[in-house]
Amino acid sequence: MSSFKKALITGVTGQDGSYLAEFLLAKGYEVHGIKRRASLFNTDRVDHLYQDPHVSNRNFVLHYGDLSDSSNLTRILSEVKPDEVYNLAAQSHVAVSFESPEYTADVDALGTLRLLEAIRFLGLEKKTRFYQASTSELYGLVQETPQKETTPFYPRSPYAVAKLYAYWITVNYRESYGMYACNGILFNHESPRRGETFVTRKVTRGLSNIAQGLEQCLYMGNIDALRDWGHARDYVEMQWMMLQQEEARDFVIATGKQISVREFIRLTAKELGITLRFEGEGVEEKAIVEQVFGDKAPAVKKGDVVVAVDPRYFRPAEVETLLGDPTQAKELLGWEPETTVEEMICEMVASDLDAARRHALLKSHGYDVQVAREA
Ligand code: NDP
Ligand code: GDR
Repeated sequence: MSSFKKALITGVTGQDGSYLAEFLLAKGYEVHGIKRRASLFNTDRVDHLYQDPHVSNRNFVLHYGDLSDSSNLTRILSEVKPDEVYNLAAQSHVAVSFESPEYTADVDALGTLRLLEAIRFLGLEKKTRFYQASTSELYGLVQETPQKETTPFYPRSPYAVAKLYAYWITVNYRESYGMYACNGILFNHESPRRGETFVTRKVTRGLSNIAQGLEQCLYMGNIDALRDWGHARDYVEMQWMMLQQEEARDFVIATGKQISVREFIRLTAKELGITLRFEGEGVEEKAIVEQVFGDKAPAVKKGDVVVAVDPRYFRPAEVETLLGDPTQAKELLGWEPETTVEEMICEMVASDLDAARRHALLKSHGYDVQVAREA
């Protein structure tokens, strides 16, 4: 084992966890991550960082664990004694939180408490710095635009309500026990590693599959929703920066720009060489192909309906608009988002189109390829 700083990442197998692990390893950290037991391998996003447990001097170590299990968390913390804990693990899907509200509360709210309490119980509160993955979903029904650190919260889902508890318990442990504990209030951030059921990845993957003839139509929920989308790779650096300050404080991380889901669809189609016309209103709205250029979408022709609205993807309560004001992060952390939404779409499409082309090739050789899944 190295003598550098030690970090423990919960949710290391997720989008952010994988980028953060890469980032910390490049900085010379010894990185420990918590992964859940699953019936299939679930470490795809960190497999490139894997180190054989039979060799010594490993600086990337995975531990089985779960945020619902305090004794497990206490044991891992007592073994690792990390300098920094990044609590990224969560049931992170807003729509799913309406289906599983109690589980979401247990993991996202109480899970945070379990970690903080374990740090305190082990007497690590003066050694271990704590990062909590807070979210722009706290603003929900927005009370002020753009949203900054002082904007009042109004959560609109079981997920956001659970994250509100996690936000305040983090503040409370900082104020009560002098812990270095802080919240990163991160606005939506995406990448080619984004889960397939979040809207951006659903769009880049779905339209790439359509371009290659693997699917016909993409069914979407509320495409009027407005979001401030950044790149996950840029955002994990700020998670680390927040733990390197003299004093712990909470930060908004955002780009300060927003677009609608509809615009995200239009930009993705353009990247695939397809121009779209949106017709109809509400649940009748559809996106129709106007023109195809280049060679990325051989299976698409003028007049095809490639996007339609399906109310099954509407949420019981929606967050219509989010736009962050990252001024504090700019001033105190030197934050400048590096990647524009267009550059991010380009990267996501390149990755999803590559996969779609491989699937289409297999299909054309008679292999049974199933790409469409409930998203
Ligand atoms: P992901 O959904 O990609 O990753 C979530 C991670 O948490 C996965 O590693 C998952 O494991 C793990 N996990 C889920 N439940 C448990 C549990 N009970 N015990 C232990 N681990 C668990 O999320 P992101 O990487 O996108 O987000 C990271 C964090 O940041 C989350 O807390 C999210 O709520 C928050 N956030 C995300 C934003 C975004 O736009 N991405 C914006 C603001 C906040 P497995 O791989 O096994 O499913
Ligand atoms: P969000 O992300 O709820 O903002 O939470 P998501 O990508 O799921 O939705 C963004 C917006 O798009 C609308 N939408 C759809 N969403 C999905 N998933 N599928 C669809 O078909 C669809 N059609 C329209 C949604 O209604 C919503 O308005 C993400 C998560 O990463 C959280 O963990 C994180 O805290 C917040 O971002 C900031």
